[in-house]
Amino acid sequence: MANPNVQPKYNQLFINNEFVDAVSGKTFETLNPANHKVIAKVAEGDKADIDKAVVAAKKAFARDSEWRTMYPGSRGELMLKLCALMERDRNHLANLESLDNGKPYTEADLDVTYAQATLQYYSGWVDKVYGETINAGTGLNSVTRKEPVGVVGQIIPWNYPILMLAWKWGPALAAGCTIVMKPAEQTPLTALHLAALTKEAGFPAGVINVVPGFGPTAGAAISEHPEIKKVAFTGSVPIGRIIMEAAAKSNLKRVTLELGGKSPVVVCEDFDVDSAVDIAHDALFSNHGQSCCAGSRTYVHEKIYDQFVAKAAAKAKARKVGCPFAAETLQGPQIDDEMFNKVLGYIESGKQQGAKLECGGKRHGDTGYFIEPTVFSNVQDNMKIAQEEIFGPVQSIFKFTNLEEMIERANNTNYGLAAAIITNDLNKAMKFSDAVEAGSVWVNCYDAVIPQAPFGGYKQSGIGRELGKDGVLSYLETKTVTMKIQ
Ligand code: TXE
Repeated sequence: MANPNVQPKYNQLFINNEFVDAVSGKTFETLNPANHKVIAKVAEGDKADIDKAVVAAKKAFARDSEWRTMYPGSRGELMLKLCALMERDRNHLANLESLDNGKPYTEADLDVTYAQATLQYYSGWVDKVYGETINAGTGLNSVTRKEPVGVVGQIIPWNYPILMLAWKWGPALAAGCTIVMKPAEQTPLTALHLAALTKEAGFPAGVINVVPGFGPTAGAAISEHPEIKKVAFTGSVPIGRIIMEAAAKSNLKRVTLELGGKSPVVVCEDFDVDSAVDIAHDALFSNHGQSCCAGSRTYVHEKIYDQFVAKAAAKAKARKVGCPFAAETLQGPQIDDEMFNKVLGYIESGKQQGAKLECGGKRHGDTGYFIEPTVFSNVQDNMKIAQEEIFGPVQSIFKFTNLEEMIERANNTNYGLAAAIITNDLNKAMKFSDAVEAGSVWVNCYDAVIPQAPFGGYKQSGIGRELGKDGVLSYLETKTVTMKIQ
């Protein structure tokens, strides 16, 4: 049940299975984006605390440690126990997520479900990663072994705090790694609650450490740390570059990056227009547009363009914006003042560069970071709103004439996270799926992300894949052992 008066139980760093203050004694405030009020003061970790967390994680990863010598199935059981505790605390977790992030309670509740599904999926991988046997026919017999990379650093954003945590913890735990995680400074609360649940589930001390703090301090300490063997990051392209550079300059730690996007949704003339409007609407507006794979370029065939635009604007106008805890709310506030101003700035640039404002276009109310669902038509490929990631509730609708031209335009971006085509024509769907440069392609649906299938970006949308088998492989090293037959 939705409860706006939920109170966080934990506000300290979680290191070696204990809640502790930061070495510096510093704290920072986490705010409710719906009303700017302080929810809690949270211990602010920086380099000294990351160092402490790495010591704990290294000890937990020692060759003879409880974690390393544990029967693999028991690791899976711990993960399932964590899922069960999440179920027990579902209501608290969903309310806390909604309060700290601003997303509707119902969506936060769904995020708990998806996070559980991810952990449950990876609990099955613990004993299913095998090496190979290679016989070169020279009297040499080689076998490969898959081994955990070691202590891993994980830096996550604020748009899906619980879910991004599960995407990172699931494969790392399945692989047998130990973890130092930094949640986003805007949304540290649910990660701390989940940390407490790992202790209750029985994870050995040091396997999971959670250190809230800021990017340039705590985050940088992770990417620069000489004892961290891999860093997994979700966030912006500029910070992705900084992390990769730090990894290269420190110890060449392995890097996986899940960055931004400017994903095209191509609506063909053969599809039911109302259904297409619904798919494209959800593709962009879900999570207030704050999604790395948001369908932020809606391309509509010229034959149905006017009809589509009118229906898309009507749907956006009807989208209920307001208190995240109200049952009818579909859209809460943007995460903070920085993102709020950034999105309003993009809306202004759309107006100035000649896109046609169909609805929305300004702040909603006068408290909290709420923005009206906004639709622009007549958007041209060279406009700023067509090229840059807005990360807000702003749908840009373009016109296209034929699929060949459309594919060129879809690919004309530095990003390549996702793409969708909406059509009843199998040939068009296959042609587009073949040619589009994106890590995920959806046909007649959007955001259909499942734990079993890999997710990640082409081009500057990222490096490596999360979820599925690829996700767990990215936390493993391959060792070749070669034996000579005497
Ligand atoms: O991201 P940052 P921000 C995109 C989106 C958004 C933009 C900025 O376009 O408008 O990024 O958002 C940590 N070393 N996405 O500012 O800064 C930071 O503390 C190490 C896409 O929130 O990249 C947080 O934990 N870490 C996206 C995380 O990086 C650093 C999700 C993300 O913050 C760091 C969010 C540093 N020097 C934003 N600086 C997606 N792919 O889903 C910051 N961090």
